[in-house]
Amino acid sequence: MQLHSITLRAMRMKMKSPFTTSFGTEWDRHFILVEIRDKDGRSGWGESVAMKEPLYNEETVATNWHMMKDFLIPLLFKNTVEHPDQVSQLFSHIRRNNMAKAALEGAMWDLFAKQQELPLSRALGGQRTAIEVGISLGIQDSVEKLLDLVAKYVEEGYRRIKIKIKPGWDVAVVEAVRRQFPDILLMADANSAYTLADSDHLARLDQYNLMMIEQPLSHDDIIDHSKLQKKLQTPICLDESIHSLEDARKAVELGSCRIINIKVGRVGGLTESKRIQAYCLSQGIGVWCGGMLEAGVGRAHNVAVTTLPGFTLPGDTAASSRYWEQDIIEPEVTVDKGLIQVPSAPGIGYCPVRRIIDEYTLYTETFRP
Ligand code: OSB
Ligand code: MG
Repeated sequence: MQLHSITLRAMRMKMKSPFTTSFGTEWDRHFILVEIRDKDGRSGWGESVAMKEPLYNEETVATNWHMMKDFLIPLLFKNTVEHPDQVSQLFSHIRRNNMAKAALEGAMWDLFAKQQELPLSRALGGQRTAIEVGISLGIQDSVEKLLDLVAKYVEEGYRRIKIKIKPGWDVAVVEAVRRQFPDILLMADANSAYTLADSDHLARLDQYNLMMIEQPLSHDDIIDHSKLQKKLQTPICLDESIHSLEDARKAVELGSCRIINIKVGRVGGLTESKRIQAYCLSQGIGVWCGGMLEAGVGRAHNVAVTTLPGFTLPGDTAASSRYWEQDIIEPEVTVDKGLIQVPSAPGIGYCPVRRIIDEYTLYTETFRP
């Protein structure tokens, strides 16, 4: 793949409504958009999901910019890549910084698929023509407000409802949602808000028939999660703790989870995501695609990866309109009866719109070999 240039854009997009988790509230989404051009004028697009502040993980928009500019982009220019599967190998001696790596790797995958005139889903080996999706609902000011939101999205057809929990907003909230919606697929995500000392409290959630409880304990733990899983009937799903296939293998071997949330950014890219889903499929571990409040480019990558066979559970990739007045792609991602139709155009299959992108761009820099 002959590269002509790489452009980074620092973006800010106002969210329709703030999103609150146990670690904080997002009002605006800050992220980096990556555009890699080849010599024939094609563009591959990637989106870094690192946030402005290091609250979900240690990466930020500024650290990602630094990693890409000073280490990762020079590696892409100095080496020839025949296939995007080689990119993660090329980056492997750089420790972590997975979201920075994934943003560049994702743009290389999009570019490759466009060069091959294949939809990204097919270039990855995915077969599905539609994917099932759920939605993630942040912590609200009141239970009534949450119940209204659940009703709205159940009505819209979302196949699974995830609610965020934290100490003080957990058992009673789950109980209220379950009472009003006895039959929906329901789960809770704690974003690491508890410790093993809360085991008995968390076990009270077993009575509400949750599909899973996501990342109840520390962001870097798999040991205590294996102890907690033994005390819970509800499957544990790991999010923050899993950064690679190796992490997934260790967590599965320890019995720390029965389900894994794959976020392409957190595991360093699409190639590593493919490997994790294949491993989980072989082990009977459920997998779904998580979200990081992505704009259209990241959303498109999530749609493509979810077509792989290991993604057996509905993910968090909601419609563009869930967060954005106006997304940066055309057409926008839409959800009908809880399904997203997988695009068949080459690459990510949605077209980034430069006029709209420019409106949200704070600053930009272009690099050439
Ligand atoms: O833990 O899955 C998470 C958003 C930001 C950071 C972490 C998480 C989330 C979500 C939202 O749950 C998923 C989405 O709608 O993109
Ligand atoms: Mg999560």
